Amino acid sequence: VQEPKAAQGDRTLAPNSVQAPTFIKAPKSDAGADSGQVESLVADILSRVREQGDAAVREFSQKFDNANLEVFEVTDSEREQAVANLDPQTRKDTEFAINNVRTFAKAQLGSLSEIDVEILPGVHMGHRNIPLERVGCYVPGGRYPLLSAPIMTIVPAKVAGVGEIIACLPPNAHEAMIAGCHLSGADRIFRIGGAQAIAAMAFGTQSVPRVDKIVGPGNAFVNEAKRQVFGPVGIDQLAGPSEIFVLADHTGDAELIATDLLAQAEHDVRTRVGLITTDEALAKAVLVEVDRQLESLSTAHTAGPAWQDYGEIALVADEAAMIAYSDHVAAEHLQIHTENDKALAAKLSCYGSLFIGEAASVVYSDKCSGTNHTLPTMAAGRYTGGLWVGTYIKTATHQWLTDEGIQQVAPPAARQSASEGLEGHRRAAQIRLDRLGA
Ligand code: HSO
Ligand code: ZN
Repeated sequence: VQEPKAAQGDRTLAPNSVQAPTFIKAPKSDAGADSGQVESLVADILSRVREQGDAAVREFSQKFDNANLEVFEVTDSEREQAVANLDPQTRKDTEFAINNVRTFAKAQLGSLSEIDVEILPGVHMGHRNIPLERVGCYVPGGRYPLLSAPIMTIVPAKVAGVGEIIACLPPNAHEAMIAGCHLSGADRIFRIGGAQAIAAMAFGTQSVPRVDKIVGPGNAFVNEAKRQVFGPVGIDQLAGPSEIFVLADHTGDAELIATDLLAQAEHDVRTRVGLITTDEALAKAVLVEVDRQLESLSTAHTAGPAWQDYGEIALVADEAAMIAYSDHVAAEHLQIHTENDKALAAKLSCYGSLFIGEAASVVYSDKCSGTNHTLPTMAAGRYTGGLWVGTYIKTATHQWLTDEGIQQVAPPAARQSASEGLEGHRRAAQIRLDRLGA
């Protein structure tokens, strides 16, 4: 769905000590071509919006989206009209997805606990989970309007207890996307797309309030804008093209695997899809099956090139090699089609979201099953999971001390400060001890 900025990592490496895979079909090694042009164009958009606010947003909306908007905000009656215009089944399906994402987000919220402990006599500390005050959810337009996109960012923000949720979507986005923002619980919705939307939410303009964190995927411009505004404003992550890998043994079903790989390959010509298997016959069968299915797939114009360029089938010697290569790839979506699926799942540590067993398809999570579809790509699964209710919550610490507590921590703090030459620190540590003695 999104264009990458960063180069894709080296996919051919496998950690020492385990055998590297043999490629039955190797992916094209990525040139990682990155145009410095995007970077400077985005920097220009950001500084113009920062200085001129709405006037600059209007100008860029005209230039990039061909939109002539006096007012950016979607009115209440436009929201209601957008919902009324949904066909009844789409409305029901949207509500089904919202309910599932909400139910799971609530369960995850319940797993966050606050603590208050006395770690030494008289030294009390803890943390609280504090929802963010205002967040900005970017909802991409894209080639196909993804009706699930607003749900995935807005619903968990609502569950987290965010004070105000701002949604921005391109002016030419389908009206159903506005309905999706409304039903998900956006407080304010603006028809602004691209880097100008990120700039407006990061800095604030006359009509768009400044937010504390910006989330949601977008094109190369959106991604680069998020990268550049990070610091004064938080971001969720930088999104690359979608990815799916399947881990399979001799029990794997070639037809099912090929179908799931192509489902994500249709997003973008840069989608990365792959099979990692211990079974050579399955590897060859999937190779044949992908080509067979592409013949009748209406989105083969995208899925075909994606498969040609970034599709891979890796044959591994055993389960250890499968795990090592899979953790190395750290795919956004990872499906397990093996005899011992749950046991294998417990041994994996790098992925965005895991789909255990043949019955669980990535497509269910893409749309409506309840886990979030905003996930780490480009091997970011090595260090983070996907967007969740915790994305909107700060876990912030606090402490309080009794006289006994002062006696515990003041002497070492004073000594350390003195040895570092920080006389101001030493005094602040010492004064409390002195007063106790007095
Ligand atoms: N696979 C995409 C999400 C999506 N696909 C929504 C279809 N609809 C990124 O995880
Ligand atoms: Zn998808």
